[in-house]
Order: sequence, then structure tokens, then C-alpha cells
Amino acid sequence: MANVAVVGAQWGDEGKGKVVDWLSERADVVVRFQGGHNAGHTLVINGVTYKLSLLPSGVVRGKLSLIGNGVVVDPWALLDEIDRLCAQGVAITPDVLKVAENACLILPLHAQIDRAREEASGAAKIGTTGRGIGPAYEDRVGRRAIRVCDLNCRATLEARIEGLLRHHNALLRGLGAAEIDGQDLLEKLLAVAPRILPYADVVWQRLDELRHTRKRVLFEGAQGAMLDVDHGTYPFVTSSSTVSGNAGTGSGVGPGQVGYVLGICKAYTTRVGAGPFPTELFDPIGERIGDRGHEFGTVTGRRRRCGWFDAVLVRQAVKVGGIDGIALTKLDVLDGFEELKICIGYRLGDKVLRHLPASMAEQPLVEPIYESLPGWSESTRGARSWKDLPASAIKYIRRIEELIEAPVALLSTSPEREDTILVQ
Ligand code: 2SA
Ligand code: MG
Repeated sequence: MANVAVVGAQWGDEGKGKVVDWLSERADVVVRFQGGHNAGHTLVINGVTYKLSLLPSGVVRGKLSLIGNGVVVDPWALLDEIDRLCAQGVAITPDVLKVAENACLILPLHAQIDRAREEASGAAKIGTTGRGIGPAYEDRVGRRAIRVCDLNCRATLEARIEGLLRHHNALLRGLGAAEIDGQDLLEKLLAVAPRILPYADVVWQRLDELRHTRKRVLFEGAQGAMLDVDHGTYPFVTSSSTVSGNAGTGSGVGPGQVGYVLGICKAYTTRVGAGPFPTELFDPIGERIGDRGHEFGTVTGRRRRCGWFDAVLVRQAVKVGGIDGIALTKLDVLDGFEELKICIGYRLGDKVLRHLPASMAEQPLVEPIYESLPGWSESTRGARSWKDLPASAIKYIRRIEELIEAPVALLSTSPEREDTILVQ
């Protein structure tokens, strides 16, 4: 197989880390193209759990790991993560990890703004991870950001900080809040620069060289299609484009290089943070899914909201993200349910919809239309072949394929990489 992009087809936490790990065996390079340390990817390798936020998942297996220009990089979080993995015995050197020199930095002020805004928003808050992702992307498109390459020149840094703080301190002054000390920020950045700069590289050029040597690239998405800044449940979204279209822009290759797009989705639905969630369950069934699926955020530890599989949303993700095939994860969490439901449409007033409307006034009003399917009592956990699956589980998967208009290409039946079925 040529290049592959792995993207979330729901609201994140679909199990992308495990699938990327499974695929990384056949890849030479793993590239992150959006998001930052708001992502949380859990890998279980030989019983050892690795939690990654900013680093591409391939790094644990020593694959060349690239952080593309579309990622927002918190230099302190990056170093902490490198140190944490080194303590677990994973060697991360500038030979293995390269960070795009044109990636924008997340600064302490971004996390402060993120948290202060959330606190001030009351019931309207987004439920962000508080990592400064949104404010950092705002500075990027506002042309005020400080980038990795700025770290190697004191005079440039000074000028960039001045421009950045001209904007932020004007706002803080208006609010009567304390202004940000540019000198302090400069010193912090100069102090961290010698540890970050060895990783800085021309990522687009690396990718071009790899293309000529026919190396296989795995583009690793973070979050999911419904958190995409355009296609998601706006404004309850993250601040980057999470769909496959951004894999090229966010790393410096053309769309033709992105290759096969593998969407990851769970056999049910979860969401962390605020915002509409039509199939959310507020009953013991939802609790049971959350408990069995260990549904807690990797980064923040927040409990995830749980609900039935929403085929309308995943179909939408398939269309807007050009998903060629799906990896269905966590099927085993549904073991032992007598009846399973799948959302096949929405009712909005007297209308029946086959898509989630964009309007934030309408989104909370849609009511799911369900189809019921029989459950199965057998365990599917750790199944390694299609014939190990109960007939009802196969029926459930086949129905999902029909509804989302994409084939299930992979089935993951436990967090362990070997427990993966390649569906023919
Ligand atoms: P942000 O911080 O600005 O990106 O938050 C905006 C929305 O995006 C959601 N978001 C996520 N949703 C699921 N998983 C994410 N990563 C971590 C994980 C989350 C965690 O993998 O477990 O540990 O809590 C992630 N990152 C951002 C967020 O909940 C907001 O709805
Ligand atoms: Mg996650």
C-alpha cells in the first residue's frame, strides 16, 4: 500500500493511536499535520502503555517521525513528552524526530487565554483541553505567531515578540488586566531554544526526498471530523482542520501524496467537552458503555460522554473527508448487550434529515431516528479473525458499512496491536 492518512471520523478518541501503530509496521515515516498537545493517543505495546500527545505515534517504534507545519508546538510540552518517553526507554533523538521549522509555537500566554476565556464563558464554554490550541491558531492566521525558526535569532525573536504583544497587551490593557512581560517571554524562549532547535528541519523537503525513494508515509490525524473547524459542530470544535484535506497542507505535500484515507471510528459514539451529541445516552446503558470502554480523556482525564453509533455523522465524515475505508474499533465494548441501536437519520420538527445541519440553533434540536439490531452474548475481545465473530456482530458491522457508504477495512478488537482483523 502507498501512503495512508489516518483520521478520526467522530469526535476524536476513536483509537487512531493503535491503528497508526499497527500500520506503522508497514510505513517508513509518520507525520502529524494538525492539532497540538490537545491530542491524546494511547498505545499498548507488549503490555506497556504509552501516552502520546504531540509526538507522532511512530516514534515509539523508532520510525522517522515528523511534526508538520500545521501543528502548533508547545516547546515545553514537547520536551516534557520527550523526557517522559525517554524514561520509558524510548530513544528520541533529532535523527528520529523532526519538527517543521515553519510550525507555530504555543506560548504560555495562549494557555492562559484559553483557560481565562473558558472560565468567563459559563454555560457557553467549549470544554477545551486548556492547552492554548485555539489562541495559538488565532495568532497563526493573524500573522503574529512565533515560529520554530524564529528561535535561532535573538533579534528576530525580539521583533516577533513585540508584534505579538502589541496585539495581546492592547486587549489586556482594555480589560484592566496585567500585561505580558516581553522580556520574560524572550528569556523563556531563548532558554528553551537550544533544546528545540536540534529537532528543527525542513519537513516538506524531507517528505519530497522520501517520495523519490518511494518511502511510505503515514499521516496521523488528531481529534476527529466532527471537531473540524469547518465541518464539525461549530463552534464546539477544535481550531484546526482535522480532515484528510489538511494532511497535505499541514505537512507540505500535494493532495495526491496523501494516498488512501482511513477513517477511524468506534462501534459506538463518544465525545469529550461541550456541544451537540444527538445519540448521547443519559441512562445506565451510556454508563455501561463508558465503564466498559474506559472512556476517559488521555490528556485531561475527563469522562467522555457516550452514546449509540451515529451513522449519519460518520457518513458525513466519510463524505467531507474523502474516507476510503473505515477502521472500526472497540467492538468488544458492545459485547453482552441484548439490543443495539444505530442512528440512521434525524427528525427536526416535521422534517427528516440525512445530515447534521450546520446551524448551532438546529443541532441541539435534532432527534435521532434509530434502527435496532440484535446484540450478541459472546466475547469479541481479542478476536483475530472474521470467523471468530458472532453472526450478530458481523450483521452489525455490515449494516454500518451500508449506512455510512464506506467499507470497514480494519476491525480492532482490543488495545493490543495484534488484535486487529484485516477485513477482505
Ligand atoms: P481544544 O483544546 O481547543 O482543541 O478543544 C476544543 C474541542 O476539541 C475537543 N478536543 C478533543 N476531543 C477528544 N479528544 C481530544 N484529545 C484528548 C484525548 C482529550 C482529553 O485524546 O483524550 O484528554 O481530554 C481532544 N482534543 C480536543 C475538546 O474536548 C473541545 O471540545
Ligand atoms: Mg485521544
